[in-house]
Amino acid sequence: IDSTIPLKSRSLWNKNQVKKFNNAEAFQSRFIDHVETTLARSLYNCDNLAAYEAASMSVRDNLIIDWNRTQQKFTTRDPKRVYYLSLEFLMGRALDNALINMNVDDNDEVSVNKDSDPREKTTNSREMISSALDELGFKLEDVLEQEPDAGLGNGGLGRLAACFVDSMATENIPAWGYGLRYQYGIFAQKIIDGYQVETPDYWLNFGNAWEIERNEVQIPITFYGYVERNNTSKDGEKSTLTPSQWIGGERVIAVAYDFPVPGYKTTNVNNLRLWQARPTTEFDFAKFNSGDYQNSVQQQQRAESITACLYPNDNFEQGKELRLKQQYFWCSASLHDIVRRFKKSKRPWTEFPDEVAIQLNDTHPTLAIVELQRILVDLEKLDWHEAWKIVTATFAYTNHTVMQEALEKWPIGLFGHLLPRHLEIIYDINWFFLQDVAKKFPKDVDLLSRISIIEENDSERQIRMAYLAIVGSHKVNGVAELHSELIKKTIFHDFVKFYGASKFTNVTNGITPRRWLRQANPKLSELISQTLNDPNYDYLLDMPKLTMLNKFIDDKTFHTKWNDVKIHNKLRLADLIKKLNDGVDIIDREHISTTLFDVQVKRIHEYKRQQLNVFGIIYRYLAMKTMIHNGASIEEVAKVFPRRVSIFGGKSAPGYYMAKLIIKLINSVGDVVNNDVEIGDLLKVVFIPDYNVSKAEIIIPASDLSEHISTAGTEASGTSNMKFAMNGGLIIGTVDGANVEITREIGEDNIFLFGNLAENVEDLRYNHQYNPQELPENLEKVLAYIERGDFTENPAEFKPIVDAVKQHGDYYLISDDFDSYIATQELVDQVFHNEKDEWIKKSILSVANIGFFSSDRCIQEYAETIWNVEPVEQ
Ligand code: Z15
Repeated sequence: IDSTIPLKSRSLWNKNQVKKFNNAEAFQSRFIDHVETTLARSLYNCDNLAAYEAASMSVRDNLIIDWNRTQQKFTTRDPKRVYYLSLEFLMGRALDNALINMNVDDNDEVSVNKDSDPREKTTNSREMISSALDELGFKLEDVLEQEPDAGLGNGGLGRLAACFVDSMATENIPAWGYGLRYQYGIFAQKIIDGYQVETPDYWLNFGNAWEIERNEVQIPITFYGYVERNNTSKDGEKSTLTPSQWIGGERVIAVAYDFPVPGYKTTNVNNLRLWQARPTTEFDFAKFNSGDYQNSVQQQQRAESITACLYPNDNFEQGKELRLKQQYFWCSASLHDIVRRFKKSKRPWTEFPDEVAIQLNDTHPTLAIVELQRILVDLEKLDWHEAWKIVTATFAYTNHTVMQEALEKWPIGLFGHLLPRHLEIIYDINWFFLQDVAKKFPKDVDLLSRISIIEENDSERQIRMAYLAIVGSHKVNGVAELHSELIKKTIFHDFVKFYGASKFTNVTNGITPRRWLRQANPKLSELISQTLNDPNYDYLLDMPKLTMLNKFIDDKTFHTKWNDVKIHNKLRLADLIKKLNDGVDIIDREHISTTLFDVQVKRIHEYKRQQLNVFGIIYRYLAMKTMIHNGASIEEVAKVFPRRVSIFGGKSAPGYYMAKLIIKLINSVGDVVNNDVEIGDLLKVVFIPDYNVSKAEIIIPASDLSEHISTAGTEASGTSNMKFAMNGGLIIGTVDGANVEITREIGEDNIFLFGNLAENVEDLRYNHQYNPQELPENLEKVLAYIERGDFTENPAEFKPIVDAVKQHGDYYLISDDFDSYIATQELVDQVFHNEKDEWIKKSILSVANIGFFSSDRCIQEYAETIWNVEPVEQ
């Protein structure tokens, strides 16, 4: 934008500068403004939805003022910036979070008085807005309920990105997120007759108050076409030759949509920039001259399909062309945006990595590496090697999985058709890389094919995106200690050999305590605030402070308060479950405090082993029935198998047959167990449909126990384990992912670990293949019962789940971990029902020692050890 206001006009601008509302009255006036003008409504037709929209736009106005100041400050001070590239941002709702993070203070001196530290001030905007809305005739809770989730992600990876932008803003790091503005987020899950049915999530149906459409930021993106060759020879001299030219085919426009990201107790507001595809307004003579006007317009319209839909797979790559198109569209738009901003500084290219750090969230944005190399070599005419030095100093790559089916590989045919010039560049990157490898290990002939970015052993050659990401980055990190060690020993072993171990590092994941404690659990966060004598909730910025709760570990009145909060949250969840069950209660409210809430909510995946949980439930049910048939009274049964509700939630990828069958099994077991009068209310099984961020905020604080029971070595980190522990829930889990570090922090007496270790998994699997399997007796009984078909009209229905264990090698080691799981569940019952004080102590100790898992700590580690950036002081 090159318009500058003449000096003589500027005082007029300054005099009329927009001000933030800073008290209830000013908010109310802003609110009514929006109702009457922006929404063109009045007090006669303002419903909760309109109130939500007006409240959001009013709060957004405040955020934008701080956003503008923040961005202007970044422009003048020109610090090194971080760009977090993620194909998913699972943000959830924005309004409540904005109220918690928003800075209002009665003098609003923050902008003028640089000496005033916003962190010292009371920010109670949530309460202020609540009473302001009350006076206007609305209840804040009902207004907040109107907001649809921004579900632009699948699960852990997308929610991690959302926690990271919150922490980067809070830590005053000059950082932007870059992603896609999908018009359809993750599908809404309906459960019909026990089966998952997917329905589209058109989350923009009522507009979106939280975004600013930037029609002035439009970037043309090219696909297909061909490369105009130069006669380069692959002899290392190529770098001195003139670069190739990509003559593109299809063109679309990327339009920017900006989402303000407010930090907590700071006026810093960062930006999340999401791109949307639009048709070009360029006149395409070839298309329109054919005389078929209607058809040509329709063809243009198809541009929009690029950003229409989020791919609903978690930990699985399908290899579809449209997905690759999304990736390039997003990487190219983001890179051009970043480069344009850098160019304004007029610095030499060699300083690019001093100004820019780009973090790749998984391999999805790996094309950004290739695109920057293309920009530097083809467009800016830099020498290949000079360019490559800049590129590798700029990028860093986070790996989130070791599972083969989740690792991205693109067939070169498909890739070269869509991005012919990028394929050449990848070949060249690989060429120079393999030369270096050969130089270092001249005798190891196998190494070259093993380490090559191009996989040759399949019928079609494939690009290994993880390898490309490693070669193009200066740091590679895993997301929990165990996982980071594992990738060095397994999938990236050869790269450690070549680069040395220092390129590979660990940054253990974290979660934002603003959303996952303050927002999700107002009662617990208030109790902590009172107990720590911290009325302004400063501990949310310094979570290790929670260790001060240790002082109250034996305080009986504190125990009571702690337990009361949990009961309150369990009742809140019981309400939600009732609402989702057409108003019929499943949970016995009378006994809620003596009913153990056992929760497993996460994507449905065989490696996460929801089936192990269900088998455990069936075992329990059968054992209860046996007791009853042997003449035991319900009281006697209750002594062995006390009250428990097993709560599940989670989506399956639409094409994942086994995961969908597991959902059906859970629901079928629920139908039988919940309606069996013989066992009374001692056991219930609930599947909560459409698990998402806003449901998580209700479910997580209500759990007594949560299940993180993946096969050892398969869950890279897990982040809900941290959320449950932060809300005083205990964990039953395997020695996997971040469970290991959670155990170290909170103490091994305060977590229920079971099962085999990652180091034994390979041998166990090998044994399954070559020794016909002896299943543990209890598991045998469970599987036989499932096969009998009591859970379904169709006895063969669940056979694939049984066969996976009995016939197909039990890849996820259900049989190896089953007895240990059952025994540990018995221990859980014992402590919860007979040693409640001990249970509460464990719960308090979990919260007291969970500080390490704040995403603020995590972001500080990235900033110091990978990005080399510093906070910009306010
Ligand atoms: C995803 O959600 C995760 C990894 C992936 O490779 C993909 Cl494609 C999606 C998850 C991990 O499964 C989980 O263990 C981890 O906590 C999370 O990423 C964030 O790192």
